[in-house]
Amino acid sequence: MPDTVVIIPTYNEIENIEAIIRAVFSQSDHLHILIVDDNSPDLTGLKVKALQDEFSGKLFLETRQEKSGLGTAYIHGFKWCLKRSYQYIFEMDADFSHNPNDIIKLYNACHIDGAHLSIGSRYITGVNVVNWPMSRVLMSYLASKYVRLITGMNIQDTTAGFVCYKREVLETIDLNKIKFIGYAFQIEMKFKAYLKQFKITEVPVIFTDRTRGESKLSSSIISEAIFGVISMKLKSLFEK
Ligand SMILES: Nc1nc2c(ncn2[C@@H]2O[C@H](COP(=O)(O)OP(=O)(O)OP(=O)(O)O)[C@@H](O)[C@H]2O)c(=O)[nH]1
Ligand SMILES: [Mg+2]
Repeated sequence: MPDTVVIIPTYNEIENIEAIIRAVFSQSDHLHILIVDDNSPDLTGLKVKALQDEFSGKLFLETRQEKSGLGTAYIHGFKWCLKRSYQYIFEMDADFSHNPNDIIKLYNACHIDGAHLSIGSRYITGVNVVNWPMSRVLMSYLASKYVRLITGMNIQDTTAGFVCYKREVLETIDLNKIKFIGYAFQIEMKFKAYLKQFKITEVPVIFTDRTRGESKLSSSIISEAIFGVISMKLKSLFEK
C-alpha cells in the first residue's frame, strides 16, 4: 500500500494509541499514519512523539490547541495530506472499533476495484456490531435508514467512520464548506461525494465497541445529525 496514509483523530486515547499505531503499521511497511490530536490532557500526543523515533518518516503528528471536534480534526488532516503526494487517504478511529486488518480490503476496493471512496460498512450483511448495547445498535441502524431516506443516497452505513478516499475526492470536495463536526460530518462527506457522482463502494466489516478509554458521543452530536441532515439536503436542492 504505497502512497497511503491513515488519519487517526485522537482525544484522550492514551490507552489505545500505541497499540493502534503498531497494529496499523503491522499491515504494511509502506503505510503512513497521521495522528491529529487535540492537546489531549492524558498526553496522547506525547506518546505519539515518543514513538516517532521508532517510526521515523512514517508517523506524523498534528496538534491542535483544544478539543474542536472530529470533523474539523479530519479536515485539518485532509489538508495536511493533500499538501503531500498521498493517493489513498483513510479515516479511522483510535479505539479499535475499526479493525486494522480491514485496511487492505478498503484499499483494494479503491485500488483494484476502482471505487473513489470505500466505506467499512456495518450494515451490508445484517448488523455487524459487537458489544454495543441494543439501544445503540438500534439508534445507529435507524440513523443510517433515516439518512438514506432523506438524502436518497444508496449507502447502507452512512455514518461509518472507517473510510478510504482516493485523493481526487478530497481535492474535488470543497473542504472549507464542510460544516458538521460530529457523526454528521461522516454523512456530509459521503453526501458531497455522492453529489459529485464519485463511485462509492461498501465493504462489509465487523465493528467492535471500544474496550478501553471513554466515548466522546454526546447528545449535541446526535441532534446535529438529526437536524443537520435535513438542512443539508434542502441546501443541496437550492444549490443545484
Ligand atoms: N482530535 C479529535 N479527535 C476526536 C474528537 N472527538 C473524538 N475524537 C476521536 O475520534 C475517534 C472516534 O471517537 P469515539 O469517542 O470513539 O466516538 P464514537 O466512536 O462515536 O463513540 P464510542 O465508540 O462509543 O466511544 C476516536 O479516535 C476519538 O479519540 C475531537 O474532538 N478531536
Ligand atoms: Mg469509537
